Amino acid sequence: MAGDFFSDVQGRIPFAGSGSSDPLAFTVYDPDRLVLGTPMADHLRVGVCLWHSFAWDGRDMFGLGTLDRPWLAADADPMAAARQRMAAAFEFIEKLGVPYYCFHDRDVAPEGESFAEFRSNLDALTDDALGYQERTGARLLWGTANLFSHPRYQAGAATNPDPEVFAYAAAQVRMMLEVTQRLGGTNYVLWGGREGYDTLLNTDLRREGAQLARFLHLVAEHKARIGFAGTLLIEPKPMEPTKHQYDYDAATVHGFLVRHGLDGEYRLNIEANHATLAGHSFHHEVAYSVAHGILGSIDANRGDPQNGWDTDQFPNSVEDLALPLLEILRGGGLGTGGFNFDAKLRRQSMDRTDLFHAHIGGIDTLARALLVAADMLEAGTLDAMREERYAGWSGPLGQEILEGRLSLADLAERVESGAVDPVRRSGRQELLENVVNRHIWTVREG
Ligand code: XLS
Ligand code: CA
Ligand code: CA
Repeated sequence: MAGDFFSDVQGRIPFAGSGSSDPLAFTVYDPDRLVLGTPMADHLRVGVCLWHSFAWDGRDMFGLGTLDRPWLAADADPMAAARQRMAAAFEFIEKLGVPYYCFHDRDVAPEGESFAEFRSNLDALTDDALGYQERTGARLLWGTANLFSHPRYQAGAATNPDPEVFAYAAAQVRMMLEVTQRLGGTNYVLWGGREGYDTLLNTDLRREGAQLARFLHLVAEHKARIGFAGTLLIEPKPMEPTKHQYDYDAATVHGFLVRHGLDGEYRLNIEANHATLAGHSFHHEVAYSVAHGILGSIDANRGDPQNGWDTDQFPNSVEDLALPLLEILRGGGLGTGGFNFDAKLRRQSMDRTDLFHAHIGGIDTLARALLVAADMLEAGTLDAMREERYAGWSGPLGQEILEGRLSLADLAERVESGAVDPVRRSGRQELLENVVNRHIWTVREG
């Protein structure tokens, strides 16, 4: 297997089974193993993100980079460095043996001195990426434009008070949507980088909402014009970098899309750490999206329960992932989406091999959660108990209400006559929690 950056790993990371103590092997993730009749790899559709894992050297607002990343050497020529970065990324993806990757335009291409130069850099690197895709079999899960790092976007992109910034963002999204199409990407993501506000004192909420809706219409129109076959996704996040982000959570984005006639054009990319920042569980955000038919893809990571920011850690809890996976299975799977590891190492995890440990652990955790979810779905206990809870709505009274055949006065009359006299029933939460735990404790790996 070609490559010079990850010499600790010579070939593809193997599946070694649950008894293995080899840190560079999967113990649960067996890509070909059938789960509910579908290979594990096709359920999870795992992706590696290029920003945290290949374009970041560990720097934070308090200090310099700590990670051993020779492809990020500061003194290199920008295009030569970009090529090294891409070589490192594809070597890693091939050795990890996952099917997908994701990137922002700026993760791969130097911006240069002008938009035209940025475009030509990105075109050249897209050619390179096509070659790597062919050689390694890796595919693009999604592309996206970075509309938040450059100072021009300090006050947002589509929601900027200056229409010239809106135009610049439009040019960037058009370019990156077309690059995503050229690479056969299965989705295109819009995360509202700085679409929000720092203070309401200088912000016109009504205007900014209208601008954002216009922008999203333009993107959907361009998608149709060029015949991009993938799915457009919006990624909700409640705060950071701005004090308040407009795409707060799944329900807020859903409402916005419906209000502006954009539902049907966009689905959601749900990130676990953004869910918890919004005061929800990841389970809630996935369940909301599945319930409304708008789940598109997942950014897999976790937050820190004691820290109130976007720590983007690799997921490591089967408990946290099993119920979201149950919702995904109930909803018929991820479609064009997948599980993209939008997660970063801690600054002290400086060795290149730590990238393997992080991804192997995250993928094994996902795989184990998938087995638990499939076991819950097959046993059917949770579904049956939920169904039974609503049984009255399948009876005559429930049906007449839902079909609009009873007025308020009709209902009052039934209550007054004594024909309707509700009896309370247990919600059985603790019993349900025990059912979930028993699946987690007993599901078998092999
Ligand atoms: C930031 C977001 C971002 C998107 C892509 O918090 O997670 O990385 O996934 O722009
Ligand atoms: Ca994300
Ligand atoms: Ca994040």
